[in-house]
Amino acid sequence: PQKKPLVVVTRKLPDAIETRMMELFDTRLNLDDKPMSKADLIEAVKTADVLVPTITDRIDAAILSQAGPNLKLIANFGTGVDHIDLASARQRSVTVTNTPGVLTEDTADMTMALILAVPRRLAEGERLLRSEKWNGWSPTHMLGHRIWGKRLGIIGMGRIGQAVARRAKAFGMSIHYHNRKRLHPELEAELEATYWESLDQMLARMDVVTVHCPHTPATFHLLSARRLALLQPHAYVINTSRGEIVDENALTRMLGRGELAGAGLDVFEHEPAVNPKLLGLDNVVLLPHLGSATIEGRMDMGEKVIINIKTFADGHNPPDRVLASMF
Ligand code: 8YV
Repeated sequence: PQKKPLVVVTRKLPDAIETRMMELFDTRLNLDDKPMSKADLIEAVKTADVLVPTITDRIDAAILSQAGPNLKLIANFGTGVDHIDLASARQRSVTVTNTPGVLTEDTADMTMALILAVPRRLAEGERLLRSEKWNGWSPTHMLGHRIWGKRLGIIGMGRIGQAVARRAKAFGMSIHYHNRKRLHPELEAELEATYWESLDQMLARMDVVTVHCPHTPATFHLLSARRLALLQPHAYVINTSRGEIVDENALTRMLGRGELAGAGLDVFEHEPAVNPKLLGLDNVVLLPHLGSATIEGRMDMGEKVIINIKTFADGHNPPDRVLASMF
């Protein structure tokens, strides 16, 4: 029989996934549920055949330069791979896989929750109640804005962007999008989405803007101070993708000055650190990167990781290759 691959998992995964991995592979688990230290990560890439990292592991060029000859696959637990140095992986002929598709609907749900929560002042209202300072109903108390009939600008119209479009359409919003590529006309018609070739022009016309592109060198600070300034003062910014895509300092400054109406953020530029000035603002809803945090989603992600490793170990192309350096 074939030797089982040595698989190092950097974080605690759902029990059922860990059990399956132990059965299928020679699996080393991280029982601590804390991110691995740099030294442990280096030890892992030196010895493992397969590394299963998450967003909290920085697999940069320095780490990969220490990789042993056995390391052939990085099977990421998650869709975004911006924490992995893909160029170094390619150089060393290390295949990288991710877990696309299975967290699309959960992330779109969380995005929709924020699109509703921020204009309707949900978190602010809850804070008032908990502070026991609510004096009762009044016709003019804590008025928000309706989202029905408003314009939603989606930046990045991939799987998650499209899932957000479907939801927002059902809530009566008009759908606008900017993407590197225009959608197929049939899909565009189905989503009733208006394409904007110019991101700048779209930003100037939207009531709510939501970010759904991957973080790459090309999208770092895509919503820069200059672009944020194109938004109208009544506009809201939602981000469930990656903090680095929005200039967090500029956004915080503008929110504080009332140059934007509010923001719903599930991701931050320097996670887990959050700009302390954001914490002092009432017109923001802040979440600790919960976009895909469902039990079902984590199980599906684990299944995908297992299939990717198993296919690879059996000598075939794993289904979710981010780069196909080996083939
Ligand atoms: C994951 C995410 O929780 O998949 C992604 O890209 O941002 C999150 O949904 C995280 O990346 C797991 O590594």
